[in-house]
Amino acid sequence: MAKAKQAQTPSTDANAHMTTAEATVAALITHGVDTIYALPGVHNDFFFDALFKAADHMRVVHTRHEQGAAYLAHGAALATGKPQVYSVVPGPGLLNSAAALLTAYGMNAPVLALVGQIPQSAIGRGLGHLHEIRDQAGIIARLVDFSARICAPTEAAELVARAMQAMRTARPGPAVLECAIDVWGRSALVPVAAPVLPVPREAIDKDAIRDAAKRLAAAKRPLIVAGGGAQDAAAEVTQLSQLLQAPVLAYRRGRGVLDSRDPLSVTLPLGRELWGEADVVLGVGTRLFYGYTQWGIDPDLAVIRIDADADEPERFAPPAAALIGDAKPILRHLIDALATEHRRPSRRAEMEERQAKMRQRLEKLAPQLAFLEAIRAELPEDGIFVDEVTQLGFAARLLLPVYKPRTFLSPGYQDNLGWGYATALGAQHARRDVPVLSIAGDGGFLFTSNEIATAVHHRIPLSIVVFNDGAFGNVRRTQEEQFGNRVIASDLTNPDFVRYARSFGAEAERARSPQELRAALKRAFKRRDGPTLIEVPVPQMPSPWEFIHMPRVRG
Ligand SMILES: Cc1ncc(C[n+]2csc(CCOP(=O)(O)OP(=O)(O)O)c2C)c(N)n1
Ligand SMILES: [Mg+2]
Repeated sequence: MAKAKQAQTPSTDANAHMTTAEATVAALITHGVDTIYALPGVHNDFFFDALFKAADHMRVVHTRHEQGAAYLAHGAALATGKPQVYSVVPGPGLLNSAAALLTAYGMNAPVLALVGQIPQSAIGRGLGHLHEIRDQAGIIARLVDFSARICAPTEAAELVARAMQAMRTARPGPAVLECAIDVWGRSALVPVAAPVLPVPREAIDKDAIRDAAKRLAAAKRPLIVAGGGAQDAAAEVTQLSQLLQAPVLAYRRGRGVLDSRDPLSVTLPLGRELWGEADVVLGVGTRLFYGYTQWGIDPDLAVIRIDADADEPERFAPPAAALIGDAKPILRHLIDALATEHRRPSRRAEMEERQAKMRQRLEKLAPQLAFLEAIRAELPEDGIFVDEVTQLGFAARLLLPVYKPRTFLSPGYQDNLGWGYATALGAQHARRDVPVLSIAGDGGFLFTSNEIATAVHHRIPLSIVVFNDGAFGNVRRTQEEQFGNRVIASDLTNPDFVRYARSFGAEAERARSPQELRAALKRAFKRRDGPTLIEVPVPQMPSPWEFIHMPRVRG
């Protein structure tokens, strides 16, 4: 547990009497936080009172369930790249938010949770206080890399600063600060100016850059793989791809780093073919999970890793070279080392032909494709698409053209059903300037559809398309195809989604074809003062899995 130094300064203009809650809110404001996604309760009453007093600088977006609060913060972090904050009560409040915290961890999203606690002196004694949970700090420490308890007003600003620093250091990710019910309201003389700690940056290893540049320059069939860690390095990845005429593979987290209109931009199935041919792979901010676990590796393939997390490159197998730090400056140095002498013949014709061939194979997913085309036709270039664990989502990862970074939000390796609506709501709240489109199946949507109430209350203009097949369709199709049609626990009884949404005060309509969906989306994106739901009844859709889980190509 981190301890801040006690303030020993006498009362001057630079100091003021503040409660722990007031000092925490002031520190958050110093760090540029202007919104707290939250669900209140007695443990955090002093904190909410401090938020009330800071209303000129801080908005509170209260949700209808703690998972909603956490997913909204997560979506806002993904859409902006900036730290976002949520607050919940201890015990059940924390656990209700835990799936979102887990997802933020898996996606390296800078989400700070402020979690209440039982009275300080009772922690660990098992007396049965309201919302008590055994070893809350221990549970939290398993979920995130940085956590601490604020135990006095004088600790608040420093712990906020340390949490903010930790969330942006090396591999970014979530952090948690706890505070006990009787500590939030305690006051003391504290410095008015809250500290902001610098984010330490890895020194760039020039020798390693030169070595990597040499390998890339000599590569005959280089392939770049972009992950979530490449989202802030789109210009550099694009330039390097041009220089090397190297295709850029992205699947979930790296979509939009290289514009899909570039014929060098590929998704999984063509990426796998290229992985099989490559002599050098450059992984940028990616775990290279599919390459290492499914497609195979052999001594003819040299892997170069760029990663903010120094432990990451070695996890599957030692790479030929590892460059540790932020992708953007590292790629800039690589480009500088390559640029002067490097020219390659264009691969445009070859890639266009291969893209067209792969596209023909992907026509197997024609029903999904038709809906994705309707979506792409209406969603502006900088509009944000929020993926779900549903048939349209799986197809979107392979087939939806994405033009810009941070415009395709996909849940990463957790692939947790139900994340979508609330995450999209946070993205739309943080980016009111662009339309955000959430998609979901009938199964996933009802996980957080209660947050339509939040969208209406806070006038968040999110659009959602619910593809309703009356089933946990993905599970059901597996049972039919691989388990002798023994269908169990995958059929669903649904509300009338249109009437359901309208009952909250949202706009809603039904679209029965891709053409009707397009027209409905046009109407939805024009509406900027509240949410819209579009229900699309669909039959069972063709399986995408042959394009996702594919056999080994080398090794
Ligand atoms: C948190 C979580 N629980 C369960 C699953 C397993 N799962 C994956 S897809 C799916 C069914 C999805 O149903 P729906 O949202 O209706 O989409 P559909 O496949 O019908 O398009 C389930 C239960 C999961 N991925 N995540
Ligand atoms: Mg379904």
